[in-house]
Amino acid sequence: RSKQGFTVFFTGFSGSGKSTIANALMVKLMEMGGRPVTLLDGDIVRKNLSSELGFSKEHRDLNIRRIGYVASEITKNGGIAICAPIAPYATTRRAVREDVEQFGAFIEVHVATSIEECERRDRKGLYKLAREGKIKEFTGISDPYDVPADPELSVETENVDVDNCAHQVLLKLESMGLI
Ligand code: GGZ
Repeated sequence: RSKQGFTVFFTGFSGSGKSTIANALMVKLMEMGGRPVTLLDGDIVRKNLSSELGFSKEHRDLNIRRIGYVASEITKNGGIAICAPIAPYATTRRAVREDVEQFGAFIEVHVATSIEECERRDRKGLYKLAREGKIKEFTGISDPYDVPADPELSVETENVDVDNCAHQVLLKLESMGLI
């Protein structure tokens, strides 16, 4: 019997390293073969699935619930969904967990890079714009982020490289009997 589907749900600030780790994890899982792997990255989802949405609480919640719905369908059909939005609200993450857990496992991974480090890196120049007030409601600067209280895994990217972070996720999946 083939193994059940599951969803790996990354959460963390803009520039925390979610996308990079998610991509590295996707490559590793694809190399293992077996189940199809689908990446639902924050900016890709916003371009293709949530293009009409902004960054109010209502719109962020809608965005996350859509991602959760797609992930739950993938999980139901025995696939692997990897999600990488900011997902700042704990109650919304909880709702997605409940959607997915009807059908398979949900692994919340907090990419715990500090806001100071994300702002210092400022890879896309967005933090500077947020500080100047040119982007409003920017997570961690002028908008809230609920730190995950009980994630399956927390990784940090200040002293640990991407490959190592992705490997930690694989070890967690192994220990849960999912791969
Ligand atoms: C946070 C914003 C904002 C505001 C634009 N707040 O580094 P990025 O650019 O590519 O990732 C961020 C992305 C966040 O979209 P998500 O769908 O992941 O957010 S949520 O889960 O809250 O729905 C950032 C960019 O969009 N961005 N404005 N105000 N991030």
